Amino acid sequence: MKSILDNRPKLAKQVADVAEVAGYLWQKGWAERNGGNITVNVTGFVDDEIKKLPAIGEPIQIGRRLPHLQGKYFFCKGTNRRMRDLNRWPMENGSFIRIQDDRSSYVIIADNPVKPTSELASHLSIHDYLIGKGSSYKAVLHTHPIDLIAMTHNRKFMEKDKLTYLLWSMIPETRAFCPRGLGIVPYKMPSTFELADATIDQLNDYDVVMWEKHGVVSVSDDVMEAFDMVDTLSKSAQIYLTAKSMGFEPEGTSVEDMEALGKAFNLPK
Ligand code: 2HA
Ligand code: ZN
Repeated sequence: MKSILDNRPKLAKQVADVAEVAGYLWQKGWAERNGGNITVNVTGFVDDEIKKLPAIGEPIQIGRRLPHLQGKYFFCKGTNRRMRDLNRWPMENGSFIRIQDDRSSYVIIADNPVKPTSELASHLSIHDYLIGKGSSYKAVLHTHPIDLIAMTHNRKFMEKDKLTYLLWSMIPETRAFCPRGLGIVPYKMPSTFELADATIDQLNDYDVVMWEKHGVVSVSDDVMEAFDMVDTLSKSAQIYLTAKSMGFEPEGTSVEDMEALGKAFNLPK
């Protein structure tokens, strides 16, 4: 069967990376049923021929105008699709979308008529914010990591930067590779612009944001880095809960050691 990815190795690599990460999310146990979503800004890999491809179906309204997204292209996991299926058959469970000139609607350009993710409101709002501030970030990942979500069920962890310092102090990697820490968004209805805007607010200070009692959002240059940050934070949460299940409160790296690490790696906080 002919595919949009034929003879386009760079675009195909973007989709292959999404598929690879989708497999990790399933293996991690973070992607029950259709849980989680991935979108990647692939505008830089789209050629003139793709730009001329007819849309599948009519334009679909986003629900708000996103000023920086005109003519931008995204690869998106399909709504109601499973990560484990996206892993094996990415073009049957994901699609490219193009934002229309009105900046408030999109069309699907793809091998199959796959409607994009239920969290498109927040994903596209985040991409709009990233482009608007001139960020190099192209990937937005949302997933449901068991350990990190469990921690958001405890009010004491919801205080600003409480989780950041706790998770940083479990293992140096987390401080080094998740240097901006973990933002917090109090519980909000999934798929809403309210959730999108609260997330963007946190992205001013953090690259990874917890959605209380729901999941995590991570933004980065590419989907692999976005996954790695969540994986690293989850490792710290695992160390914390392993110590707790052994019956003691983990000591955590000292403030001095953490500051020394910050200096050595030239970390932002
Ligand atoms: O796509 O995770 O937040 C399913 C979800 C919604
Ligand atoms: Zn979710």
